[in-house]
Amino acid sequence: MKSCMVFLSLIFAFAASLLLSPLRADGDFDDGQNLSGEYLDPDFVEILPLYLIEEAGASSTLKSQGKNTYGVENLFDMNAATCWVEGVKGYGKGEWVEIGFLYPIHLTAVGFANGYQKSKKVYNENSDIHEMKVTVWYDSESGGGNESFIYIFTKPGYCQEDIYIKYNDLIRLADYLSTCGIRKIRFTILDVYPGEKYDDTCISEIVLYGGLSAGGDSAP
Ligand SMILES: [Ca+2]
Repeated sequence: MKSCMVFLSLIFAFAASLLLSPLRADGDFDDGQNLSGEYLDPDFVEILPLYLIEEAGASSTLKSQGKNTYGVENLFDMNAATCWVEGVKGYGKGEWVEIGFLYPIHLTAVGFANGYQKSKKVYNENSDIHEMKVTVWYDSESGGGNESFIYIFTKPGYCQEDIYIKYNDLIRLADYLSTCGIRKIRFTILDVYPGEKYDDTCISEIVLYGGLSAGGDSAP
């Protein structure tokens, strides 16, 4: 794994608003993956500011139903009651969401609120991801190209017991690939935990941790 520096000062400039967020990294995690503990390098526990996202997209999206919409914007609204839903027939195996960054990013971890976390009933009725392919693309300054790995969600379930979002999974990227100089990341559904009522597969939130990679000439 390559190591790299992060311009933490730039991140801190935007951290003030995030400090008030229920998505702070010092929340407790059911599976013991506490970001303030030894699981992550304490230098890299900041949530990536949303302004560093250039674009987010999906291979398909379920059509709106009444007031409910299911676009990728629901992945970043810090609201577990809203979600992205794939829009193809069946469970959406092979469908994906991806996030592109304005600059090369040092991405340390990804928190997932897998499934439709609006309520326990809604969660149980809908499908969530069991097996997922994660692919990252690197900036040319970091050698370009891409890397992938397969991630298995082992603890599905309703995770919002109160107003605070609790992830049902946290992926520490350094366990799988180089985390520096990332320009895009894609999450592809390979297999699902089927819902009791619907074959729609859902993700309620994706929270990225990290900051700008040093060394890229396009970084401000
Ligand atoms: Ca949401």
